[in-house]
Amino acid sequence: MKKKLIKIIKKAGKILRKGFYSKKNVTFKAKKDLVTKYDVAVENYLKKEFSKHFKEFNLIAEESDNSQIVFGNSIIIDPIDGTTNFVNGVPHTAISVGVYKDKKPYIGVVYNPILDELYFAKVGCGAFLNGERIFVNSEKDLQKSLIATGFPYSSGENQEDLKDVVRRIERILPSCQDLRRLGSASIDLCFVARGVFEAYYEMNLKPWDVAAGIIILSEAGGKVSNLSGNEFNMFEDKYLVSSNGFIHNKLLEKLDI
Ligand code: LIP
Repeated sequence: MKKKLIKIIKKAGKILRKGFYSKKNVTFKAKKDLVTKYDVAVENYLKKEFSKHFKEFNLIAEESDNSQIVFGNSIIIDPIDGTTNFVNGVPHTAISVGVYKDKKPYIGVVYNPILDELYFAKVGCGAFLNGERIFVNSEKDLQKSLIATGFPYSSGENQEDLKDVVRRIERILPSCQDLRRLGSASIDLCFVARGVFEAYYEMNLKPWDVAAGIIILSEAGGKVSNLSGNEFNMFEDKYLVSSNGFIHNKLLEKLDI
């Protein structure tokens, strides 16, 4: 499956790349939630190829109606994670594909075609960036940690979510090296996996934002949980907290408001 999957995703990357350097017509799904014809084109291509080659899986995808699809043997697709970056020409944007067998993580692929960075992990076999093994870093001091986060689209109209983000930043920012908001959850998770960030947390993420990245991070030695420190459920949990493992508990303490 690995070879075929990567071949298809790399081909889809050409569509994303072409769009990145072209003029884009933007449609708004919500006040802050964008979509372009390239999101749809990448998704349609991936769905066509996956359904041809991986018949035993159903497909859950960001721009599709998933209401009739039961999560089980599933491929979870974000055709362009970091759409706002894509639209504005910020090169942190990726195709994210998470493969699950019987609801269990199996393979994760995150591909940034602008930087030509392909992250791959298969459960039990480690995580890789362009074929080279990657690992989380070993920083144990929260104060020396570079932490990524994100701001939910809901912050445009939901005061509670906005306040929640600000209150947690007030606690974390003085206690770490600095904060980053890179704008692509899948790449944020991969940046923890390769040791660039010590941690990454965000609220209101969707399964397609994280389905691949959590597999890659876990295989690189990292930890992913919800706010209580329990196993993260991508369909149910409001918050995702991820880290190199070493600073996880300290981060959870700070995030507890
Ligand atoms: C986005 C994320 C981003 C996050 C947004 C959104 P999209 O995905 O990757 O980091 O802050 O809430 O989920 O919409 O570009 O695929």
